[in-house]
Amino acid sequence: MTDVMSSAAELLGSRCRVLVTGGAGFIGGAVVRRLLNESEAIVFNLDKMGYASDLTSINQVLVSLGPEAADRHQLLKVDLCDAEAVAQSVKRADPDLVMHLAAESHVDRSISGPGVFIDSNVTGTYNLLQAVRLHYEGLPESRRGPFRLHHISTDEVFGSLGAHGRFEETTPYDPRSPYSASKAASDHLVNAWHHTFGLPVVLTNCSNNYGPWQFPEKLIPVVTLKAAAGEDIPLYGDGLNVRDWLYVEDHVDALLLAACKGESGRSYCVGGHGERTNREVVETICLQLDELKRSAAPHRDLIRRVTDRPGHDRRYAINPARISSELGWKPRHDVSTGFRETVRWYLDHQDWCSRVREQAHYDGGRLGTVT
Ligand code: NAD
Ligand code: TDX
Repeated sequence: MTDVMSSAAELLGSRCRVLVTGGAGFIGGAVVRRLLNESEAIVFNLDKMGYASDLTSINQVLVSLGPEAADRHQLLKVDLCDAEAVAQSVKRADPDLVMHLAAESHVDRSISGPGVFIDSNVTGTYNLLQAVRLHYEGLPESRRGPFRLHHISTDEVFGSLGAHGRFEETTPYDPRSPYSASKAASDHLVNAWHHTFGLPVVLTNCSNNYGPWQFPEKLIPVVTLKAAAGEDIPLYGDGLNVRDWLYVEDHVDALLLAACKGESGRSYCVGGHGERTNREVVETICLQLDELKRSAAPHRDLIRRVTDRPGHDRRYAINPARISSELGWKPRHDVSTGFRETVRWYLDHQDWCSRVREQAHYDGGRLGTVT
């Protein structure tokens, strides 16, 4: 069993060139920071620098590591939809490991405009697979053994649970939003490239992540920022939908373990027993804000039930038994302390939130309703 606290350097072993796609996003950024902080690897960060991208956190790490680390982060500003540019990037990175996180990731946006989800998540993954396959076939024997393409996916591919049960690796796929359907398609492509062309791949399907540096369109930053500003807090439908929350750094632990120690062709479900209804999450954040930021009335008075998300999945929950028993993963943060730290972080970084929202031309308004 692998020690969950192993550093990135120990896990990477001989792999010294890592291609991370989507490294300017929320989870990819946490992966890049971990690789920079905990190893000597050169990190090639392929990202189209879309609306949710920002390099502030990576630049902070590079400054703290000093000038000799500057060359260890190489941004490749490339759209995965551009097959030729993807091929060139893979050639330039010459990777020992590929961690594929780049995707359009917001369910509400996939309802308002599904096309870009098909382009980025399906065609983009196809372009990456073709380029990586060529790269892998040209590798010398000594680099082939440890090589992996790690595809980072979501629990949403499994659909929607009732009151009981949890998703696991054998759960049939049943995606129900344009986002989850595009992610499911990409999972199938990755498995097909493994079985048909012998590409060594690992897949992970994780539950909802939370933590610092998430683009403020998802539930936790939206609620925190709106409540702090004294604005109405939108709770979709009856607020009883359940999500299984995991702190982003715990996800990064799981990703590095799966990428470096996972068995080729195998998938791992990742989740930290963090099930909460949306109403519980929103009320918890409001209580924390009552302590951190004085206001005339309790913040929960701002909660408003709004029209439900079309096709809103009722419940997600993960059984992480495989990654726990085979790779020794376990989460290091529990939801109550993780939420508290995260709420404080967004309160302390409201300037960053305003800046990235402005750059993205996003005013914090409701997305993903069907008229
Ligand atoms: P994010 O939206 O914060 O970041 C995604 C990054 O991918 C962005 O920087 C974006 O510019 C880039 N990207 C998108 N399309 C691209 C393209 N065509 N070419 C190049 N770059 C492109 O997303 P995130 O929350 O960090 O999610 C990362 C990955 O993890 C996604 O694959 C997502 O499906 C998966 N995931 C997310 C969660 C979650 O709770 N956020 C949970 C499980 C799995
Ligand atoms: O304002 C809101 N009010 C609200 O009630 C928002 C933004 C969301 N919600 C609800 C919808 C969901 O039930 O909160 C829940 C969480 O919503 P999101 O933060 O949009 O996440 P979700 O749709 O569950 O998807 C997330 O987890 C799985 C990520 O965005 C995906 O990328 C990941 O794959």
